[in-house]
Amino acid sequence: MTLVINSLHKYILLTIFIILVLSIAWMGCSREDSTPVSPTAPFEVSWEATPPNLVFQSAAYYPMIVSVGGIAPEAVDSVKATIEDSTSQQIGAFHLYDDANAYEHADALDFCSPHSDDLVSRDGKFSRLINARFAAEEGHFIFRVTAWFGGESVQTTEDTVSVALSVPPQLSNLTLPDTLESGFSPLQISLLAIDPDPPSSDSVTSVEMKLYSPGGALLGDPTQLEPLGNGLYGTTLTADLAVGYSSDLYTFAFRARDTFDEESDSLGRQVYMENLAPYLTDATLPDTVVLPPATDTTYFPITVRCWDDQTVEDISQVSIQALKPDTVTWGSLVELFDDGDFDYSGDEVAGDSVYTRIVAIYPSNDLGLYQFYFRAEDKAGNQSEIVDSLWVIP
Ligand SMILES: [Ca+2]
Ligand SMILES: [Ca+2]
Ligand SMILES: [Ca+2]
Ligand SMILES: [Ca+2]
Repeated sequence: MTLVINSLHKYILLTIFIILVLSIAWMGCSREDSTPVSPTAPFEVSWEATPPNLVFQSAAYYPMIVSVGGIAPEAVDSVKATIEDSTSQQIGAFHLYDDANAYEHADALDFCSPHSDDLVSRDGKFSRLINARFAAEEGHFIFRVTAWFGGESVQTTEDTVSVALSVPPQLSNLTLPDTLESGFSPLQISLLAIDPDPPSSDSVTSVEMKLYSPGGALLGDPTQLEPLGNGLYGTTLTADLAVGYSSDLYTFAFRARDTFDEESDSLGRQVYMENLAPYLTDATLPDTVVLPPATDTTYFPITVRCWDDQTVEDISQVSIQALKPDTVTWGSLVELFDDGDFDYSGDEVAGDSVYTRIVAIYPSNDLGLYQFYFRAEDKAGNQSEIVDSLWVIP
């Protein structure tokens, strides 16, 4: 009986102990869990993309994007934009969404897109597309965006958008030669971009240059021209512009935009752009090599200098191929490198335009005169070749 009571006693004590341990552990956990959901960074909303000035009555859509910080994106209650006219009268309101463009929205459809145009959901970036149809007349309008979380709200700075009729910028006075020779020296080109609207209400915001192939395909990324003052915009062309492009007529096309995102007519010019083959000089290889005895091999480096008008960026391959003494049989094509990888290619200095490869003469090689054809090819497919020779003697 005593034994039973003792066991029961122990059991009760053990149970109490386990409960105590568990509750302490739970208190520990709950202390962490009950940490308030207050933001670590300040709760704030800021502009990522403001609308440009809008052409009166135009239905063209432009993105408005804000970024809400300091709070988990899914915890944001709503993000709402308001539009006021110059008398501070609110004339429109609509929501921005962080929904990856997934849903149709029905608010403010007279001037807002049904879809948000948002890229990634729950990344804290809220978007909507708007057009100029909110404005019953021309004028300046104030945009603000407010984000709500719980009882709190925060607001962006004001953004002023002009709604007016705008004339596109006009381009003239292009200085660009008809021919760009292979390896031309750096050349500044320029043109005049003027917005006919009053300078107080509109101006040129960007001028870009696009390059088109003879077949009309856009080549590379557009180049933004720099403002040079007095309405002039320019950029410096360098010889590497022609990397990978064969000699032909290319079209350079220029366009300017204004604060209303109105685009000028394109000002274009056809230019003959030349791209010559790489240059090969200074081939080095021994005049004579003694045929090695059986089981031995003779190694030696072969080098050649190679460069290209369009910079080394245009060089696609430098190689050698040997024509054997029978003048019929070709050895395999061997690529030379300017990589400084001495252990692999034998090249001592990377990027010094000296291309190198270690080659071998075996006891089985024929005696006689070997002709080495050095070849280089650029990315436009232009090829060059020089020949040097060596005797394999007994
Ligand atoms: Ca988003
Ligand atoms: Ca304009
Ligand atoms: Ca070239
Ligand atoms: Ca080298």
